[in-house]
Amino acid sequence: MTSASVTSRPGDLLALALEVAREAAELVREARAGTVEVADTKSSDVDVVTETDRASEALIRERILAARPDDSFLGEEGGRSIDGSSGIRWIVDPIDGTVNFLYGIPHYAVSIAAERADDLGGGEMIVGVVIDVASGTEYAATAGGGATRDGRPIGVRAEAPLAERLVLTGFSYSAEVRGVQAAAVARMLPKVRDIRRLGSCALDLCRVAEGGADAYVEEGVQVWDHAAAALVAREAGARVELTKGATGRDVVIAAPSSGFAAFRTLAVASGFLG
Ligand code: 2AM
Ligand code: CA
Repeated sequence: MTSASVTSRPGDLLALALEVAREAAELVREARAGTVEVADTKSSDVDVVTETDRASEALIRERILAARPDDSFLGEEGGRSIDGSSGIRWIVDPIDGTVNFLYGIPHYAVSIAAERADDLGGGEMIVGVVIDVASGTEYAATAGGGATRDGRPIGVRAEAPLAERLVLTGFSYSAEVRGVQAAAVARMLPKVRDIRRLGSCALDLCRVAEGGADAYVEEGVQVWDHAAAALVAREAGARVELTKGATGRDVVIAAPSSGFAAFRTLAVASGFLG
């Protein structure tokens, strides 16, 4: 049972997510001012984790579960899910863009989403907060409540011809997958304005949300990378699809709703999708 004083209103969850994300972003910002070293590797030698990833996640988990002890929690560095009984699950990336963080490239984020369980065993994302740590920019959304940047509403770009679209993408930590992705990029590049590889799935989706890019496609991303930012993008007028990529891993495709179908067709023809 959830304690009587704990509600699951999206506005309350958003306020908590923002407060905790700000605290984590501050921790990450301060850590970057010192020395940053690799603490461990995960799926491959270039899939790294730093002590700051772990410290940021520990802070977020502690704060959220202290406020809402009956909730569930899934974090990138946590290894396993903590199962609660309230029907609310937090999905957290303590640093999205860890390689940028390691190298001091100022493009990484803290991402916190809240999902509400439905009767069918699935869930609906109801709150998303992404903070760009270096700039301090705050992206937020609630389901049906719109998306904001620093508290002001944001929206996607108008549909452009494919040849004039700026596309964001990213590459896997697996060398084998990167080969497939490189071939897909080579096929797409002559058909669009240009391609950018910025290094953070969450910030790429927020960029589509605020009209700072026309589309995003990337295979190999995980639920904590896109949970919060996909809600921000959807609430800003994007369509975001999660499907299987060319090597069988999850792929995210996002674009303003009006031009989504044309971009998806190009992504398939280029070899991004399975
Ligand atoms: P991370 O920084 O938290 O690891 C980079 O292309 C983007 O993809 C980042 O958002 C990165 O998240 C994410 N990503 C997650 N898993 C990945 C994987 N196995 N290979 C490559 N990128 C991954
Ligand atoms: Ca991540």
